[in-house]
Amino acid sequence: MKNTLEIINKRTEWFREARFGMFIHWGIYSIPGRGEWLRSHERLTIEQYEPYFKAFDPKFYNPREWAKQAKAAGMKYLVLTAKHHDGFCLFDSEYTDYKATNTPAKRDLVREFVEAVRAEGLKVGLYFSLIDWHHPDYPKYNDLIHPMRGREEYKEEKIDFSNYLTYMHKQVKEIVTKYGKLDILWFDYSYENMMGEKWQATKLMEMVRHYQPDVIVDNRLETSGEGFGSIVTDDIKPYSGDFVSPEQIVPHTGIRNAKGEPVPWELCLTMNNNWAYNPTDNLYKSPKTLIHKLVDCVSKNGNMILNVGPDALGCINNSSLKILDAFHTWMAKNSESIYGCGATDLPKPDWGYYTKKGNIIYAHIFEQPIGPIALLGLKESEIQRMSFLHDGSEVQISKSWTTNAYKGVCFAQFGAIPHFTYPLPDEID
Ligand code: JFZ
Repeated sequence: MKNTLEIINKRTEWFREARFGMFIHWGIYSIPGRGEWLRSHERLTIEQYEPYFKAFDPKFYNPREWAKQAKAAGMKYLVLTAKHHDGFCLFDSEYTDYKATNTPAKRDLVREFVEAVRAEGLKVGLYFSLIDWHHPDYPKYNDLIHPMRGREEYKEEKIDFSNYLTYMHKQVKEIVTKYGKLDILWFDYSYENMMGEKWQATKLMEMVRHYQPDVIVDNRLETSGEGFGSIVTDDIKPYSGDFVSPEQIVPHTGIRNAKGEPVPWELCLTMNNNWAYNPTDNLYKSPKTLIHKLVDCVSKNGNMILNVGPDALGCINNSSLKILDAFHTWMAKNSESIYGCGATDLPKPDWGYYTKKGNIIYAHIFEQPIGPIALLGLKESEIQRMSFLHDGSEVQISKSWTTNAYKGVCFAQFGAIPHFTYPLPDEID
C-alpha cells in the first residue's frame, strides 16, 4: 500500500482548508469529572469504575447542539471519542458489552453524533483508543500506564495479545463500516514498544483504506503526541497517518519533512487543563490566547482542534461556551484570514503573525501599534492595497521611515497620522 506526501496532501485538501475543528472528550469518566485518565491515575479496578457505567444517563445529550455550537465558533469538523483508553464504547459494538447501549443511555451515541454533525454540514471524525484498559488481553503488570500496572496478581497472568488485536481490528472495522463516510479517524496512541506493527498497523490501515479511502488519519498508530513519525521522512509507512498531532504545543517553525516540504499537522489543545469534564479545573486559557494560537497554527500551515469536555449529562459548560462565543465574534469578521490560509515566506513580525491565501497577505496585529508597523519582507511595489479586514477601511502605506534598522522597509501607517484613532480589530479579552 503506497503512501506518499503527494497522496497525503491530496487527501487532506479539505482538512488544510478547514483549519479549525472541535475535539470532544466524553464518556463514563465524565461522571466522576476527574479527567479521562482517572482509572489509571487512581489505579481503579474495573469494579471500582463500574458505578459510572451503571449510572451513565446523559439526558441532555444533543449532538446537534454541539455541532451548532462548533459551527457558530467557525469550526469545520468535529471529532468525538468513540472509545477512550478505558475501553468504554459510545458506539454499539458487537464485540463487547462495555458500551453505551448497555448503560441507562440505552442507545448508540456515536450514530446520533455522526448524523447530527453531517446534518449541520460539517465534517465528522471519530477518536479511537488503541489502548484498552478494559480488555482482558491488554498487557497489565508491565504496562507503563495500565491501571493495574505493577499489581502482583497480574504478574504471572497469561494474556493473548493477538486476541486483543483481533478485537481492536474488528472494532475499527465497525467504526469504518457502520457509520457512513468518516472524514477523520483519530487513533490514540503509541508508546514504548506499543507502536506500529505491534498494533498490526499495516494490516489495520489496509482495512481502513479499503472501506474509507478518503478518511484522514492521525499519526498515532506510529507515535504519540510528541513524535512526528515516518510522515516526515522519505520512508513513509502505510500507517504514517496523514497529519502530525502535536499536543498542547505549537511547533515553532511548523512541520516539514527532510526535503523541507510542509507536512500537514494539527495542534490539539484543551481549553482548561483537562480533556474530559473536570468541574474543579477552572484554569481556562483566555479567548485571546486561544484565538492567537489558531492564528499561530495557520501562520505555520497547521490546523487547530480545540477540545471541549461535556459534562455527564451531555452539556458543554458555560466557561467553554464563553470561549466558543469569543471565537464566533472573532471569526465572524476574520475567518477569511484562517480558512484556506497558510504560511508566508516572510519573517515573523514582532507585532503578530502573517497568514496568506493566494496573493493576499493577512497581517494579524496582536499588539497595539505605538506608531507605524514594519512590514518586514514586503516591498512597497508588491503591495496593491491595504485595508482592515473587520471594516474594509484603507490602511496607508508609508516608506518614509528610513532609520538605519528599517532602511528599505515599508510600513503600515497607524498612529503616526494625527487625529487618528486606532481602528484595532475588535479586542477580545
Ligand atoms: C492522549 C490521551 O491519553 C489523552 O487522554 C487525550 O485523549 C489526548 C488527546 O491524547 O494524550 C497523550 C498521549 C501521549 C502523550 C501525552 C498525552 N505523550 O506521549 O506525551
